[in-house]
Amino acid sequence: MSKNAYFPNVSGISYEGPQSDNPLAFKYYDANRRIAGKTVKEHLRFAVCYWHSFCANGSDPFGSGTLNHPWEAASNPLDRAKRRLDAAFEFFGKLGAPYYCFHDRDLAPEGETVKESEANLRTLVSLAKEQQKATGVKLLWGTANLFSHPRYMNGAATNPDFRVVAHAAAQVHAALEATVELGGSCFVFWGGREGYSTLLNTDMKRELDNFGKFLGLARDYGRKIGFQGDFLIEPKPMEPSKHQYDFDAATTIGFLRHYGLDQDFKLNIEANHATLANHTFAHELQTAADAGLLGSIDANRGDSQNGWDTDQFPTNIYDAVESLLVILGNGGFKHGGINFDAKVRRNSIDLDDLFIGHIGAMDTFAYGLEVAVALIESSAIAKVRSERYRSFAQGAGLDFTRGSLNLTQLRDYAADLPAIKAESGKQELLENIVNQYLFRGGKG
Ligand code: XUL
Ligand code: CO
Repeated sequence: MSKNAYFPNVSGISYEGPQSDNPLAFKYYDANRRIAGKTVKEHLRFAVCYWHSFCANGSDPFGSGTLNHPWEAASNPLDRAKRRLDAAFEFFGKLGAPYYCFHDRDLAPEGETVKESEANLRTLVSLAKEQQKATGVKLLWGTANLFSHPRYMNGAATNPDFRVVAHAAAQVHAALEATVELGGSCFVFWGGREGYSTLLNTDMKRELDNFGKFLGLARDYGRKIGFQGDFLIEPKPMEPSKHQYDFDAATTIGFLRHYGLDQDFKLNIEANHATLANHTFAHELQTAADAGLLGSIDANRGDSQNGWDTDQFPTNIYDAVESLLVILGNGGFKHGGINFDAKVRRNSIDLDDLFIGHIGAMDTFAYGLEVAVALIESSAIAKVRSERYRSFAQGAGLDFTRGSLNLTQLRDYAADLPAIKAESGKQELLENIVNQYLFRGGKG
């Protein structure tokens, strides 16, 4: 298949700078620019997601597909999968995306039997491996789709029927092999059906125990076949299940620790899942980071006026800065990166809309990176924050921090204190500092 078959009108996206009016050029993402010891590309580790970009057709609960992608024009599912792969790698190359992410069923169609599905996946994996070699594009993470097929309507690893649990295991087994074969950095579990609708039919404790056991078996098999990256859980509070077991970062961290999985598993935090849980993206990232479990992110955004997962491309500069402050404060990505779990709107039907969506998102994070680095290097925020906690850095406060004061000693300390003079939290000042760096484009 020609390298120019599906996007003939786009030759390649390059950096043209903020003054460019070319919609098919980066205004801020300058991949090889060095900042804070690394290139922008190395900091951000952008990944294109296969499902929204090459499998989704724009259908919604009220209407059928609108997108009519040229790579879908084949009646045999395996041929279609091969055309998708060609389209995907043509797109990755032209966009200059260093990574991609997939579910097993995005890459290859499900067969009639487990063995047929495994064979389909192996066929596509060997083609993807050739494409990776030819283009230099790498796999950020693989995952198994354990939510679309009707067999998973009552859950996958948490299904009340053991036969379905075993089927899910077979899928994870094959998806792990595919991820290892393609040199994937991470392996994700998003538990779309791992939850319940009513307690009246649900033994929650058994389901959670089974989930913990299942993930432990996946870890053991992954390590056995040489997977050295991070296993990741992607929290989401609802949709499609009413109560999802991986509700948010804090819930998932408790689960991982309870089942002894926190040495191998980390979190993949998605922006729109955070907002559905009534948190900010930054809150979820900080919760994961503080637990030593921040692995990767699914970057997108929701719509503030409705309460479902709209998976829009991220364009909000404030969110990008806030999230990068946490990510950089945590030392940046190791195995993870920024996966755009985002799709163009169903009425964005031109093929170049897919490029435009990614360009905007990549520019947003590239700009956010400049601002976040400048804020960190200036210590403008860190100074105000550490000043707020200075009483723990000396004297009795330091003793308390070290755990050497008991409750009575705290009482005695308080009893001798003069009246406490309250201090300002300085929120407006801090918000203005963030804006000030935004106005300057991050350049201190
Ligand atoms: C669903 C979602 C998934 C995961 C991978 O909301 O985010 O696409 O990222 O299964
Ligand atoms: Co996601």
